[in-house]
Amino acid sequence: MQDIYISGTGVWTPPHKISNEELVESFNSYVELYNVEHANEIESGTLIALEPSSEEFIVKASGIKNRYVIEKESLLDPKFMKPQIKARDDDSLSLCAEISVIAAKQALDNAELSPADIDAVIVSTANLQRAYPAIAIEVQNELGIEGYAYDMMVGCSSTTFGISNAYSDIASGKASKVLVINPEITTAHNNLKNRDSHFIFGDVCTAAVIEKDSKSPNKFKILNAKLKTHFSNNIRNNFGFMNAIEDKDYTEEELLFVQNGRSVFKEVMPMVASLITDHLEENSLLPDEVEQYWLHQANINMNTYVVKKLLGDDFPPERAPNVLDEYANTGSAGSLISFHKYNHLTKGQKGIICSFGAGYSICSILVEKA
Ligand code: CO8
Repeated sequence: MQDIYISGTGVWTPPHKISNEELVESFNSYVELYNVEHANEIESGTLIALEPSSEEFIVKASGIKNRYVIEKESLLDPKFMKPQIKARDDDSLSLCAEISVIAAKQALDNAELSPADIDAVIVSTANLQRAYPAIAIEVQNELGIEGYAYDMMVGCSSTTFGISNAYSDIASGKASKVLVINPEITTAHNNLKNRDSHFIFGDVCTAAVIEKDSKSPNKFKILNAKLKTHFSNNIRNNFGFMNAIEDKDYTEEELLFVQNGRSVFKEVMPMVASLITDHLEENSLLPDEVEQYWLHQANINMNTYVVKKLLGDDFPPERAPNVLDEYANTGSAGSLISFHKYNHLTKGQKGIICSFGAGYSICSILVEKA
């Protein structure tokens, strides 16, 4: 079996940053406007008044302090509450392809490769901008890459499942060097009027080069991966091309992200802890023999729960680095941002990149610094 590596990674960070303070101020202004506008119904008991959000709750419940976004002004406007971008004509590069190209170029530089070296592109994300033509083929065209390209979606595990697909494509001989790219424009499908989840998401794009015969000084050998899925409606997005033919008039909010966060927490955490434990056992490794855990970034309490189970109560934070305070939940990209930014492995040391969430879907990838 030939060695296959993650040989370079890249992260495109959007230009606009929003603090909890700014987001909560905007949300609370929206709540005030709504309650004034519906004062009569609230007074007569036919409508429940909306409650304000709080910075203290957000930090305590999630660990999130900031997020980066593609557009800030409309998103924070209490009369609008969603990002707004200029529509592009079909001959212009789509936004998802544009940010994918930037992240991909960073990953290629990091791997000391050029687009001409690549023979496949996978764009893997929790939400795609359109059904077809594939964003991956648009990126392939923009970068002048020969070979093939395809899109895929696996909710929160899109990034890790994409890397796993790239690994399989190389192992089976279909490709030798694959770009995996994850444009996550999460603010376009989050409901910013929903108190329970208005603070959760941020935008980003990550990319990784997966290749055999790598000469990159930044390479990590992929030892193997363990994947699991289990159907659940607790994280759901009903947007799709069938909406138009269903005998129902959806509100805008009904076609955005919804979750039962408490149930997700309770159900997914034991699944993640046991999947990683099984993965380590299959590799004859003790949890402490893995130097770093780059986990999915949805909630700091989730990550603390998993790492405490593995490393005990007093684990050094740098062994499971969080980027939630800066980036918030970036769909499937969080574990790769953490891997890219906070990686201190030395030659021979091992690490786990692990995603979990919508689907449910979980993927643990075991790597070793080469
Ligand atoms: N401000 C103040 N108080 C609040 C707020 C708020 N904004 N929101 C809720 N509260 C109140 C509630 O009303 C409740 O009050 P009471 O106790 O009086 O009833 C109290 O705070 C506690 O509420 P919760 O029980 O909801 O709070 P939790 O402590 O459970 O925290 C979380 C809520 C943060 C949502 C937590 O449950 C969580 O993070 N769960 C896991 C969620 C998760 O992992 N989801 C997966 C996300 S999906 C993903 O990662 C990628 C999906 C694909 C991308 C989609 C892109 C859009």
